Amino acid sequence: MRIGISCYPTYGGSGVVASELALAMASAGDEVHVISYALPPRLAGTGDRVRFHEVEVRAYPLFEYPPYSLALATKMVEVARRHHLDVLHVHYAVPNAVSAILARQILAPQVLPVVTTLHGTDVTLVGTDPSYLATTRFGVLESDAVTAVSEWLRTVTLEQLSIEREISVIPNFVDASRFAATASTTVSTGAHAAGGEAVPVLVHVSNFREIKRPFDVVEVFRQVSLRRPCRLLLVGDGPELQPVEQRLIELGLRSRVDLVGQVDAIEQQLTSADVFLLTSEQESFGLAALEALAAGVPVIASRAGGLPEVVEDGRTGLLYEVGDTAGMAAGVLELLADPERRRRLGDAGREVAFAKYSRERAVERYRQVYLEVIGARPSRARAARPS
Ligand code: GMT
Repeated sequence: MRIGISCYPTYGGSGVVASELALAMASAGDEVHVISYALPPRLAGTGDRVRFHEVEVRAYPLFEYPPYSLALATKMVEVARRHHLDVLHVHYAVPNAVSAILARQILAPQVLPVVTTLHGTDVTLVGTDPSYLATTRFGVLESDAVTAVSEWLRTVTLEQLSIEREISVIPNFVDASRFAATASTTVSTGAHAAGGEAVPVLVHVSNFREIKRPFDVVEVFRQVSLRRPCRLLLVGDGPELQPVEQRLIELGLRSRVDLVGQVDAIEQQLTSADVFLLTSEQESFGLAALEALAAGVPVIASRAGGLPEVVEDGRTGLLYEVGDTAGMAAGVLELLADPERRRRLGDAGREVAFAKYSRERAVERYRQVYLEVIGARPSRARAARPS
């Protein structure tokens, strides 16, 4: 197949999922074209297995807000025409789905089925904002197929957009080979504090936005630190990171925290971790939590959105109500005091991650969706191709 994939190139789960899918499809022999305003980080250094097409957004004195959606639609048209795409798969509905529908219309009579994958805030936060509601609903309704990353997101989408349509749930996935090296280190030896003493390490990975409640991470760490020495590893970057750092300084905890910023190889950061913390207000799936499970690290998380579908309470991690930092701190202390339990949870997490959330399974499901939409709209693009 000739597949177009459009996504955000920022360090976020949707860009990671889109990139991993692109790489997997390309490895299977499909021709994959990624369309975005910058190269997604997961595609950096992967050679030319996947072809990248940059959307250039032209500035003009009249444009206080250059129209990215139009530049994106134009690039989609150009790539679909030049490379005879069979299907266009967009990740994150706003504005990608609407740009894709516009491209599909412009391309007629060339046929270009559009598959939209919903990731979370494209529906729950941005998509339902009055500024974007009508266009998001249109994009979701008009797509030839729609997928959501969790059952929770599927239900919420139908409710919040007040629509009825088929939405397939295809959960996010992990590439097991990336986590193979971490497989033998279920119970970490922690970090080495000055003086050589190993202390447990708590890890949080996010894009440091309010919705992740990163101050809860700080509070959990503060409470745990009162009971036993430990370190905190903060991975990622975003608007709340600087205020979080300020809070750590005020609490006198800054020297026990490593801020590593955005990284490509998340699995390497997880090798020294004893517990993974995800305190989000809302999380449609929680790819970061799945990656922690794949690395054999038990997850302490909020019982928010789709997280209970990913983290099995008591089996692969422990779940608490949003904002229950005392409960989460108690959970962390329990696990730190019981390496055997930590090992059991870690092993179960890896097992679930590789069995239920394997890349192969997800890729097969997406391929099936592509074939269905292509079959439903017989491709006139092939007929139009020069011989
Ligand atoms: O909404 C965001 O935070 C951005 C988005 C993204 O682009 O990473 O994250 C969402 O998609 C991820 C990949 O499917 C999910 O793992 C995240 O749970 C989801 N974020 C939220 O729902 C807050």
